[in-house]
Parts: sequence; structure tokens; C-alpha cells
Amino acid sequence: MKVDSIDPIGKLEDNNIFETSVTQYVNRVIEDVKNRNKGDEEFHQAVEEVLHSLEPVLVKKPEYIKERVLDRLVEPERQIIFRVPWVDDEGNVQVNRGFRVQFNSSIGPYKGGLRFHPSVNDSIVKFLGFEQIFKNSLTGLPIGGGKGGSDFDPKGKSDREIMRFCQSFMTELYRYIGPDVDVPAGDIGVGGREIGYLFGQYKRLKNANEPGVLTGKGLNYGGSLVRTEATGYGLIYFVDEMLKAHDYDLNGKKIVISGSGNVAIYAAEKVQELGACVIAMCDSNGYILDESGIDISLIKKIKLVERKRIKEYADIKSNSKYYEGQKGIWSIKCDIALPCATQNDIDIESAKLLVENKVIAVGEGANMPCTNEALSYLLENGILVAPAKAANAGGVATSALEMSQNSMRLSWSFEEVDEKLKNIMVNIFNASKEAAKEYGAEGNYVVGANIAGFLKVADVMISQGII
Ligand code: NDP
Ligand code: 2IT
Repeated sequence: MKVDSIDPIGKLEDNNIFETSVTQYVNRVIEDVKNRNKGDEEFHQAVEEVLHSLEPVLVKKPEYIKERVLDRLVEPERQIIFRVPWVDDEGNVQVNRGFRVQFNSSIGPYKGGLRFHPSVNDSIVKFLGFEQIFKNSLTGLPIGGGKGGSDFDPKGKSDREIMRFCQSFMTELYRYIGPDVDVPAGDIGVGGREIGYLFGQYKRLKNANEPGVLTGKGLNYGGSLVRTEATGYGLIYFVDEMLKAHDYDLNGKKIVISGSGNVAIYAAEKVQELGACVIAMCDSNGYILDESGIDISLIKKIKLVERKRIKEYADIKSNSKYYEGQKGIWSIKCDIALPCATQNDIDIESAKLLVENKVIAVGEGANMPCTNEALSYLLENGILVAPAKAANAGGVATSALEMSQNSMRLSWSFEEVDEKLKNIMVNIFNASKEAAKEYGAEGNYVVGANIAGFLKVADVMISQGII
């Protein structure tokens, strides 16, 4: 049946036919996305995962089809691609590509991180921007969805090279962002140092000190306490809540975490604080196994301060072992797996290993760390999954709290922000739980988070008219 011929009210009587039509509508939108964004595999993957889970909502609320909400949702409001020329320490001219996708501004200014990694392209930025719409909606705070970055590789670059790159990147980006327009932050390869250089250049170009234009800033120029820790801490607050709802707790659990960057480190810190034991972590070269519990302060020193490889850990700690290659980390027997590195880290083979090893839960700290096939397999096998959009929303939620503090020109204490973060994560868990239950997928927080995030954006899109 053609979507145009759907009579939402008439068809509700004949539920079967209507459901077929909903499926056809969703499939048609997915086909359009594939045709319009050829080869953008990660973007297709993110869209397919979300749209299929929304089918029960469309059956109940056909007005979303009539208003073509999905068609509008999958098309970014604006995409900016730009040249980023810079000069390296040897005096050579280097050229990178910069991106910003301003996906959806229904509920607030575009908000989302910047990723600096050689793998960044149009597809990566769009998948991240698309995910961000639902994540930001789930936080309950007034932020729309956006994402950006560059194929620049920060590894091995000097401080001055990083600075010159950031200055060139902002020299183009500054005209498209602003505290009420679009507010970037960090992501892979972008932390406090990069935000400082980006902010300095924005301020210089605008001749205005507008702290609300970027989040993740240093504490002495408008940054918020807890923002550094927020994504990792938030992930653990969410996982803890999910475990409790199923009569488990973190005490004594063995944890495997992929990654050893911002999200991984603070997830590890919080989960150890709550009585669990992190036995393995990795970087893109390999993983370390330390059955006695990883020394997080040493990981911080190696990865955040010295910017070295995780291998160093095993050189210092004689009771630990280093394994070349990162993928093997998912073969380690554990109770809880926390992928906190990058997308598609857990594929179907890794998911099978996790099920075989009787893992209780998977908590997605990274964005889209499981392939769609892996995700389905985990859920079918009764593994509790804390989905990225919900579970890693603590970072952007605290960014929104940073924006609030900037607007008020004051700073909240660590305890105050941490308490707000905790409440937000509990609220996100409850919203995901309730939505899953209401739409017939009790215990499936992947579906629940998609639906809860979608409903708010969709209703606002309708109330703001066809724009
Ligand atoms: P960082 O740059 O601080 O750390 C990234 C970590 O992941 C590093 O250990 C890195 O290893 C590893 N990694 C990156 N790419 C790969 C790869 N292709 N293969 C294997 N390992 C890889 O980034 P973040 O911790 O900030 O981000 C991690 C994830 O969390 C991302 O998916 C990001 O989108 C997501 N996220 C981040 C938020 C934030 O606030 N920062 C908020 C919400 C989600 P190496 O050192 O070798 O590069
Ligand atoms: O993926 C994410 O949510 C982030 N990288 C954080 C975005 C933000 O604006 O704090």
C-alpha cells in the first residue's frame, strides 16, 4: 500500500492492514535514506535501528505518518563541510576536512560533540548527529541534535600543531555556531585542551566572551564541575539502576571496559567506587588484563597525562598482561561489558562470546558500539542492554547544565551537579522502562529509549509546523 493512501483513522479498525502499512512506510523512509546518502553505512545502520523500533508508536499514533515526521527527522536541517588548512611543525601545509551537521533544533540549540579522528567522514558525523537528537531529548533539557568533527589525527601531534589545527577549524566553524544556535563539545580526540584552543579562537574572532558557545571548558573560564567525569559516571548510574530493576547489583561484579579515554576512565572509576572490579581495558592497539583490578589512577597518568599507549600499564604492573589487538577483549569472562571506545566494537562474533560467557549486562558508553545484529542477538539471549542514547547521555546532560550555569554566570558545586546528573540518569532509565512497557517490549531498554526520545521530538516537530 502506498503511504499516501493510508487513512490513519479508517485503518485503525483493521489493525493488520494498518501494521503492514506502517512497516511499508518505515521501509520506504529507510530506502530514501539509503538512496540519498549512498554508501553512508553507519548512518544507514543508525536510522534502521531507530526507525524499526518506532513501528508500534506509528501504529498507535498515525498522525506522525500524516505529518511525515520520519521523513523530516532523517534529513538534517543543515550540513556544513569545510576545508581546514594548517601548518605543521616542519612548516608543511596540511589540509583536513571539517564537518558540522545541524540535525534537529526542535527542542533547543543544536548540541553535540566534535570528533577528531582519521575515520571521520560524512557518514560518521550523520550517524552521530542522528543519535544525538534522541539522546538529547531523553535528557529532559532544552537541547537539539548536532555533531561535527574532522578527519584530523591528533595522535603524535605536538601541542602547537593541535593549537594551530583548532584555530583553523574554528576560523571557519565560528560563523555557524553560538550560545543560542549550536553548541559543540568534545568527543573522540577532543578534550579539555582542544576545547580551550577552540574557545580562544572563537572569542578572538567574535570579540565577545560567550562561554555558552562551547561546553567542556576549563573550570576557570566557564566550565562545569563534573563535566569531565559525566559520561562515564552517568553510564554507571544508569547501569546500576538497570541492574537494581532486575534484582542485581554491582557489588563484586567483574567488568570489562573497551577504550581508555574520557568515557572509559570515568566509568571505571565510578564502577570501582560502587564495589565492582574492572579487570580489562584497551586502546586501539591492544588490551590489558589485570585480574586483581585495574589501577585507574595509573591508566589516567598513562592515557590522559602522558598520552602514551595502554601497553605501558603492563610494563609497570607485573601481575597484569598486555595482548596485542583490541578485539580479543570480548573473549574475557566477565559479568558486565562496557564498550566505551567507538562504533561497531561489538559485532556478532563478540556478542556470541559475551552470551557464551554468561554476561549479565552490556552498558553502551560509546555511541553505537554494537552492530544491529549484535544488539538483536544480545537482547534475544536475555542480556540486559543499556543503550547508548540513554546510557551515555550524562555527558551531554551535564553540558546542558554547563550552559545553564553560563547563562546565570555562576557555578554549582561538584555535589550539586553530580546530584543533578544522578537524577537525570534515573529519570532516563525510568522513561525508557515505561516506554518499553507501554509499547509491548518490557525490559527492552533499546526500544524504550528510542521511543521515549522520539515522542518528545516528534510532538514538538508537529507543534512547530512543517519547517
Ligand atoms: P577519547 O578520545 O577520550 O577516547 C577514545 C578511546 O577509544 C581511546 O582509548 C581510543 O584508543 C579508543 N578508540 C578510539 N577509536 C578506536 C578504534 N577505532 N578502535 C579501537 N579503539 C578506539 O574519546 P571518548 O572517551 O570521549 O569517547 C569514547 C566514546 O564515547 C565515543 O564513541 C564517543 O562518541 C562516546 N561518547 C563520548 C562522550 C563524551 O562526553 N566524551 C559523551 C557520549 C558518548 P586510542 O587511544 O588508541 O585512540
Ligand atoms: O556523544 C555525545 O553525547 C558527546 N560527545 C557529548 C556531547 C556534548 O555536547 O556534551
